[in-house]
Amino acid sequence: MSRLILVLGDQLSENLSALREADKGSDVVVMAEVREEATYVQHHPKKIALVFAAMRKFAASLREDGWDVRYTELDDTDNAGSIPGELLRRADETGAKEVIATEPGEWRLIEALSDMPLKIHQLADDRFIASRSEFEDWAKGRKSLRMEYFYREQRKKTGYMMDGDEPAGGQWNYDHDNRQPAPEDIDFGGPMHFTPDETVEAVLELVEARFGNWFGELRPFWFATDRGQARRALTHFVKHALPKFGDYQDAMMGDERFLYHSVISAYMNLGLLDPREVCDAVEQSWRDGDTPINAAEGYIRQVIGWREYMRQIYFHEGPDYPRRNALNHQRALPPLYWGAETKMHCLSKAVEQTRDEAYAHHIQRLMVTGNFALLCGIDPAEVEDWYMRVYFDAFEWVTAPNTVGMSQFADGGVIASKPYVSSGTYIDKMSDYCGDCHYSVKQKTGEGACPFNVLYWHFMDRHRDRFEKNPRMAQIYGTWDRMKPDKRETIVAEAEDFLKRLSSGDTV
Ligand code: DLZ
Ligand code: SF4
Repeated sequence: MSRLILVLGDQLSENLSALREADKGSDVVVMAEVREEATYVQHHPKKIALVFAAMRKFAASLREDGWDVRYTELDDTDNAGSIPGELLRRADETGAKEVIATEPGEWRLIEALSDMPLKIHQLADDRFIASRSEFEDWAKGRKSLRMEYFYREQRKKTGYMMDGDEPAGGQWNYDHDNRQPAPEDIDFGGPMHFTPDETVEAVLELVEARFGNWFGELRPFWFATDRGQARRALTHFVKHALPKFGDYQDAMMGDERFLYHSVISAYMNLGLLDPREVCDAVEQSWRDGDTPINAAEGYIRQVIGWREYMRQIYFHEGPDYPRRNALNHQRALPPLYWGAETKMHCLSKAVEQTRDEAYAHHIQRLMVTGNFALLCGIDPAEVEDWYMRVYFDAFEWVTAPNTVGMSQFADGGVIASKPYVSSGTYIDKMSDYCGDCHYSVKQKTGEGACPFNVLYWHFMDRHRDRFEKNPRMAQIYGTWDRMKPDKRETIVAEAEDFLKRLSSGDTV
């Protein structure tokens, strides 16, 4: 009897464990565009189009390869509307009693599959470099689960950029070389663009009709939507941008949305690219002498370090993780995150490009939109929801640790040893935003002062009980305490006034 082989929209890999386990001669592959996955958050239209187009092309390539694929399009009249619903419908149709799946990347869907009245096998997703049991072994007995130590284990295990047992160049981490401010100009034309073919165009029309009024510009749509294109995008990045990726990875520029970033995270998250092939290409470029060590190490750390670590933290911490709120932040997400006018140029630029591209790089996410939300005390669940909605690479296994943990410190310090907050000085150093801003970054208080400057101290002051004993923050509290009392009072009063205006809907 045939079995159903489930392939989800972010499982588009030929070597998926569920496909490896299947029998091409007798089993049936089930793929479905469903309302539930498309609407459980209001994803950016570009992301929905990317997922649907890549699903359609992957289904076609499986068929070419001889698989019996039952594919449901969103507008099919008998579409059951959810993944479990589609599996039950296909079980009825084929008489199948068993489902083989690769474990979904989200608790919600793992639980929904487990609750189905069909026998279901959820196999490990071994497209990731670290397994869940490997992480549990590593985490056992450790007081803190810092990324750096996990990363070193992954380096040793994979052998990436290793000289025997030692890290290449003698250092594990070259981050201190990767903090150059925004350069004068960029000699990289940006990530590779792909003209929509017939399949993509049909999806764009569908998405326009069904989700066109959600936040985000659908067109121009230029993402890679199949493995061949994703591989070309990777090669293009390695050849033309990687050598300078390290130096400028934290820089931000108003008119350069991509700088030297690869913009391939979504292709990895959907399964079009395997993280190992990405790291192989990066390491090879360094071994060939085309890429400096700080760039190659910095990039590989993002992939085998941060990306893997985030997924492990998500599963290790459990289903409640995305809703944690250690700092008890309750303020609603202000409309400027949805494109309402703001005089803060850095935020305006980061949101504008997010709306247009469904993309912003990690420092824009962490130190502009994330930093502002944390300083203002925005409810981390709303911040998490926003990140899930606006980015092309957003899946809960990565956004929850990234947003709730790293960016908003709402996990109480599982991921970060101190909150990622800064005044305007950091943004000014790393970007060219401040020169075009209504506010003055150099001005610390008073009319026209950069709001980050007072918000930073307000955050430190209101969370003193939690942070003052943190040795990494002692100096900050020392500086605060040395300020004259009336200066501290002015800062707190101005920050409170700003927050009041923000929450009452004033343009800030
Ligand atoms: C993100 C997404 C969207 C928008 N639509 C679908 C879909 O219609 N069908 C599907 O199989 N998967 C979709 N996905 C990806 C899933 O939401 C993803 O597999 C889960 O969130 C687990 O990571
Ligand atoms: Fe952002 Fe402040 Fe700089 Fe304006 S002055 S761009 S608000 S950091």
